[in-house]
Amino acid sequence: MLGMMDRSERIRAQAREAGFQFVGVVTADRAPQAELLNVWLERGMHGTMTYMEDPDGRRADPRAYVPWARTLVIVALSYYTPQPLSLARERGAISRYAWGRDYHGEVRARLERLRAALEELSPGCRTHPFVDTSPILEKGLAEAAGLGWRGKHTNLLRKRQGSWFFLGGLATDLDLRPDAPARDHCGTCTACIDVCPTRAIVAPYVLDARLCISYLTIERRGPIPRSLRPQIGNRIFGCDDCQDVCPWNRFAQVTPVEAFQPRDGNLNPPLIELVQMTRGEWNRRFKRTAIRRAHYEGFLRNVAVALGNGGSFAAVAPLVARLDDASSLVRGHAAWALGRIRGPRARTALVRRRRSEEDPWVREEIELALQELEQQGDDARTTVQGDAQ
Ligand code: B12
Ligand code: SF4
Ligand code: SF4
Repeated sequence: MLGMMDRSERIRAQAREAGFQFVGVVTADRAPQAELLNVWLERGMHGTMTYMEDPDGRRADPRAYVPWARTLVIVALSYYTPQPLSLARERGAISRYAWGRDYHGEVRARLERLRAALEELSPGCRTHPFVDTSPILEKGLAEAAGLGWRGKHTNLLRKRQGSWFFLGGLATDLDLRPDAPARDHCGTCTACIDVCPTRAIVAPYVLDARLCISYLTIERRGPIPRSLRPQIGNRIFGCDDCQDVCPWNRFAQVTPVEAFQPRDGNLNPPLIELVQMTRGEWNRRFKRTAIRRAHYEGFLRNVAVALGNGGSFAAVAPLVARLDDASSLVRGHAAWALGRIRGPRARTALVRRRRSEEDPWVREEIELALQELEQQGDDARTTVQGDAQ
């Protein structure tokens, strides 16, 4: 019979053998700071992510989700690869975590390996794997399990290793030795708060998801609020700014996971190529990547916003074609983008579409885009006259 100490150590070693870089154990009590989840929800900071609502307390307390759980083995899988993101306006920026294969399957496959090892070690034990989609406050529990601390940007990070890793875990009915919680090493740094393009980190350690570009480009299904579109720049799927500036990420080690190497075309794809993709092409190109979470229409919405921010005339023709898209979401954002790009061709197309458009929200977008064009026209005339004087 293995003692608790031996078994805990063996499980830690097996987690590493299964391919995880970091591992920790926490008792399956109420998640730390779980009450703040309710404050966050009451303030509406989850936006349209209704799946975050917690009517039966399952997020706040892992035992309400897995009643027989006694301990949680929390693991981290690194996804850092060193390629830089392009700032070129004609190219889209996709978040680092989505460059390679979808992480859910990668974490899950390794959890299954760990699960099998655990069942061999303790025959008859019960285990339940989770990664991302389960009602588990993964960051809070990972912090309690000593894996790292939640930084002011709210992601979990480690001293001299950074934050480029995914979290997941196994709920077990085993009594394992828990780890000591990690300590906070943010100190007086505020780099992540200062860099955020939309001021989404409303206070240290508090993220208003409604303002976060990651939420706006991945989780939000409807239109992106107009006031936030300019700040999105060329980001078409997620955002890494708050982690890119974090001093601890300078020490990040490249992941050994081959599946997380950037796929061709995921790093800095040309926006004009993307806006012209058919649904079939999109499905094929982004098969088994996290990008699918945005859905085809949501992705085109993001690309249209990035093209509007880029301001290139070369984008006018493909955006004009999207004015006739079957999706009102895509038509509305294409109209916005055309309003941002100057030129008579954009104006003519918007006027034409205004005649047949039946969706009230798209009509409003077209009206505003035309007003924008009028304004730009006035500005241009003023400048020319001013120059002549
Ligand atoms: C919903 C969600 C999002 C939302 C909300 C993010 C958030 N910070 O809550 C959105 C869509 C914005 C998002 C974005 C991203 N996500 Co996300 N996301 C999740 C998910 C599914 C739930 C997170 C959650 O519970 N949020 C609820 C809030 C309340 O939790 P919290 O941050 O721990 O909040 C605490 C603090 O705010 C604190 N607090 C302290 N003081 C105060 C004061 C007040 C007044 C309040 C209200 C709260 C508060 O208490 C809260 C409760 O514990 C997890 C997976 C999971 N099941 O856990 C992945 C997860 C957190 N995401 C992940 C990733 C990778 C990302 C992105 C980096 C992706 C990208 N590149 O675009 C960004 C990062 C953005 C950021 N700065 O956080 C990883 C993080 C890995 C890591 N190293 O930490 C996770 C763990 C997925 C995984 N399995 O790997 N995500
Ligand atoms: S992911 Fe981007 S938008 Fe969201 S908090 Fe970080 S810097 Fe701000
Ligand atoms: S950038 Fe600074 S404040 Fe933000 S998480 Fe990193 S160390 Fe903490």
